[in-house]
Amino acid sequence: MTQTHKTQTPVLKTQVAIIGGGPSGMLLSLLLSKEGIDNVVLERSSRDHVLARIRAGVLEWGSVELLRRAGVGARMDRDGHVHNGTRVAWQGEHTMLIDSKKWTGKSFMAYGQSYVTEDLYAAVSEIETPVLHDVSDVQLHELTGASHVTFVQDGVAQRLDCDFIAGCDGFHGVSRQAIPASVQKNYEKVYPFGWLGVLSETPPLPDLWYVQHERGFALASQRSAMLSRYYVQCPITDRVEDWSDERFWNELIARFPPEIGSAIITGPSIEKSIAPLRSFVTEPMRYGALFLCGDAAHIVPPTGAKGLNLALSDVYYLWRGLTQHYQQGSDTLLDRYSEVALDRVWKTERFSWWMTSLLHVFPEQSSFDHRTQAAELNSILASEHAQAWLAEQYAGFPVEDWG
Ligand code: RFL
Ligand code: PHB
Repeated sequence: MTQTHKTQTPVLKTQVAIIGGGPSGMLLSLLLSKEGIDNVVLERSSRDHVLARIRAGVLEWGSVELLRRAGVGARMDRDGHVHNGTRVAWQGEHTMLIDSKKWTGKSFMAYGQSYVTEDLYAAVSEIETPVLHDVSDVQLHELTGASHVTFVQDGVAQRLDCDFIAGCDGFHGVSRQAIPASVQKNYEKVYPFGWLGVLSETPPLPDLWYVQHERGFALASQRSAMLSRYYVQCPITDRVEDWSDERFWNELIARFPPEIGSAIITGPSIEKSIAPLRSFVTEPMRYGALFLCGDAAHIVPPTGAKGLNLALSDVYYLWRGLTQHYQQGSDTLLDRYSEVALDRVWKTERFSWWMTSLLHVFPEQSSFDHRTQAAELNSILASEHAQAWLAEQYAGFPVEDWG
């Protein structure tokens, strides 16, 4: 990054301006810096705030490989928990293993998004790439001309001139809004329920469990040997205060088959939050110099654990495109970015929507709908072809040349 003062406004210059310092923005920054491509990250929140967010917990094997390749695999490989499959239970009695190792040769890793973000922040500060926190009023300008970003930090208006802008600022960010409405098409589905998530310092179940039950969906996940993450489907109108720890544990256990529910070790919650569920895609993912990555371009409901993994595969495609541009002077990968990323996005959107529809109780659902949900799960259990297809999708759609 270079700095000049042409007018009253300080003017910074870089090759790639990255809006948002979540996992997408920080991984892109790290990968570009390692190729010698100059970049600056502009983040709305403080570093502490970003690192305190509790979100995803499951990494596809491709994501594991990409993080290793970026040089941030050491703690993940030491503390993450490798799983060869995940379990599904339904109607309080049936169970099935989605055996991703058997059907795809791939495992997945339970390793919290907050740890991934911490690892990325540590690596980016080590190589001294600038990450500007607490910036406000970020605006994108002249996306098809002399692209630049303006923002305010510590009360000072600044301008960042750049070749490219990576919009990694999540669903509520500003980057997507900078694409003219005449060019943009949005697709959205909002689900009529939420997930109440609880973190507790208790030993988790050995496996991940996705649970369909007439009382609603439940999920058992994990962060470490002494940190469990659980979720129950709840009305979107509920507030966290409506859910005492006792009510949460009783509801969670009631949704599992009794022999599995009775193995859940309960304890005080250390975090509790309610997340809405949404499917969303914007097209195209590129406009002029702007490339959208991760939640800025698409949202999946968390059933299937795909949001962070999709964000990382977008970053991979964009990193390769930008590297080709700067090192080989060719834009063939950048020109295909939106098309290639959206192909994987839509397949993953379909899978996440399907897992959500199969495992949740919907308000308008009839007893017929409930029985056909169970029949669909029974059909998968009875068919090796169906199990292999499910395992392929849970393990993650292929990304050209990664992991
Ligand atoms: P993020 O993480 O939202 O980061 C965006 C960053 O941009 C900043 N920002 C701005 N900065 C500057 N100017 C502005 N105007 C800005 N506006 C916003 C924000 O402060 C933030 O730091 O997006 P990113 O990097 O694309 O990462 C996406 C993932 O966070 C997300 O997809 C996952 O968390 C989704 N997700 C899961 N994904 C998985 O792959 N596996 C899982 O197991 C999984 N579980 C989950 C999840 C998401 C959940 N919630 C809460 C939505 C479980 C839950 C409950
Ligand atoms: C999590 O561990 O937070 C988690 C795991 C699997 C999911 C969603 C969230 O599908």
